[in-house]
Amino acid sequence: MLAQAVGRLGLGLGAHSLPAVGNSLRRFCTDGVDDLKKTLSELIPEQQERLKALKKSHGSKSLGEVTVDMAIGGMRGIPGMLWETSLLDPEEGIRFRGLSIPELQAQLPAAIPGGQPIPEGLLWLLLTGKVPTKEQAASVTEELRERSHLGPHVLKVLNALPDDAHPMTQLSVGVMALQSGSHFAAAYTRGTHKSKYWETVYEDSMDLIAKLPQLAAIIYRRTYKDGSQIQPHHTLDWAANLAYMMGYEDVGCHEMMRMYQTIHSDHEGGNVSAHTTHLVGSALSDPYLSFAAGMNGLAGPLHGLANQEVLRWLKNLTAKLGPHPEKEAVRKYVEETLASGKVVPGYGHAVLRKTDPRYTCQREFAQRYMPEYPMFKLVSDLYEVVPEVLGKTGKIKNPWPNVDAHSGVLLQYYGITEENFYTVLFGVSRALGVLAQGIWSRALGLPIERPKSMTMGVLEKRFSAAPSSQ
Ligand code: NMX
Ligand code: MLT
Repeated sequence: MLAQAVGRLGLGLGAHSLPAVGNSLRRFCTDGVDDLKKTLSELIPEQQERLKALKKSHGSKSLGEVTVDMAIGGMRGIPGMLWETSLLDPEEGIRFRGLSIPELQAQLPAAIPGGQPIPEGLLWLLLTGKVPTKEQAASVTEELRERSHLGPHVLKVLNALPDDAHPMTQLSVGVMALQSGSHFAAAYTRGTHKSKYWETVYEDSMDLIAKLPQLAAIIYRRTYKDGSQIQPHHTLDWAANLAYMMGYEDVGCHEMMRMYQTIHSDHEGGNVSAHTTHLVGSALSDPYLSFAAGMNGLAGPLHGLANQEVLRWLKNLTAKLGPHPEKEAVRKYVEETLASGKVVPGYGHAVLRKTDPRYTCQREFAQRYMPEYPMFKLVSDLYEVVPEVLGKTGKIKNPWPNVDAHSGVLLQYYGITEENFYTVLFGVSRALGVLAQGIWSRALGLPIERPKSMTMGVLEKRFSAAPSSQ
């Protein structure tokens, strides 16, 4: 049934790659459908003009005040960068090119009727700002399929790591091993004109997005299985193939992976992984270098690694209290976590002030596919207990769950039980957003990022009479 549905979507039908063109870069298209790069190239001049006009008319206007608290508090709330692919509202959550998650689910092409969007459609949307047709989404699937080959050196590099190297370390190293194939780095060395930077950044970004599922699957199988590789299935889309190459053939698992890869892709520009990718890319480091840097940020427990931490925390909870704990016992466990000076993983957010709509989306998926799963019930109980306990501290600005509070439970249900791998799945998805924006950053000619830092002495001198040493 899935293969038929994928067939209906047009995946793998009538697609071909054209011979190399002038700059020796391949073009991809499905008969009668303009490919993504061509569509993008037509949009770029008008967006360049738009930015020029914005600078000319409003460049000198103020975006507000920066307080000392903001400067020393992680630059929280300082509007300081352009990010076109998504925008976060503290109350409502994320919108991708203006579309909320339910709108994405309603409008983007799906692999099965009424099913989850395929991330290829989201990638088209992120890059062009337009909802793709089924054929356009299918052309992205085909383009990614053609770019997906991983050279044997990647596995050799991974095999040189210690056996207990964390999967996120392997991801970062694996991406760095791919960097030798950077079209952008080669073009820069050749002296390419800056107006053409985006073209090779596009090539690198699409190559990297295409190769990530295979890289992730290799990391998974060499770390947790027998190390044998499963080749991609020619009828499956990008996200379903990721699950398939990891060793999961269940249609429900494939749907979960499409949803998972869609909702984790982008969360505007200020989060650690996006900001890092943007910052490093602004030095004209190529997409491999900048994305690997972003992944090293995603590997932090306050950011993407929180999905691993949630599972560890839940497993400790059930080990201590049993699989069906009373709510009062759960409440005590949360209080103990706080009292021991640790964070409750999966709760809180630097920007959001309500339940993360990515949490809600995953909750709805669980209600549909696994309503009786004990771990889902536990996560639901936590939703009723944790915000109240966190709220009582009086200092936590957002006591509500974020994306990481729910994702691990879905993976556990389908048998992906190795929580140390979870952040890799987050990272594969994040590539869609940060690399799409990276292409636009070069197309718009955004400059090297260089905010101003200060010493405590400078601040003291400016705002008080206190003596300062520097
Ligand atoms: N558990 C315990 N303490 C918390 C939590 C939490 N879940 N959330 C915030 N706090 C504390 C925070 O550590 C800070 O304490 P202190 O003043 O002693 O340093 C205080 O509350 C105020 O923090 P906020 O301003 O509310 O939050 P901030 O913007 O600094 O941090 C997070 C945001 C997401 C880092 C924080 O909420 C957190 O550590 N959450 C748990 C980890 C997590 O789930 N991270 C994943 C975020 C999503 N993602 O995927 O990246
Ligand atoms: C993200 O998806 O990047 C996280 O929710 C963190 C953030 O937005 O700051």
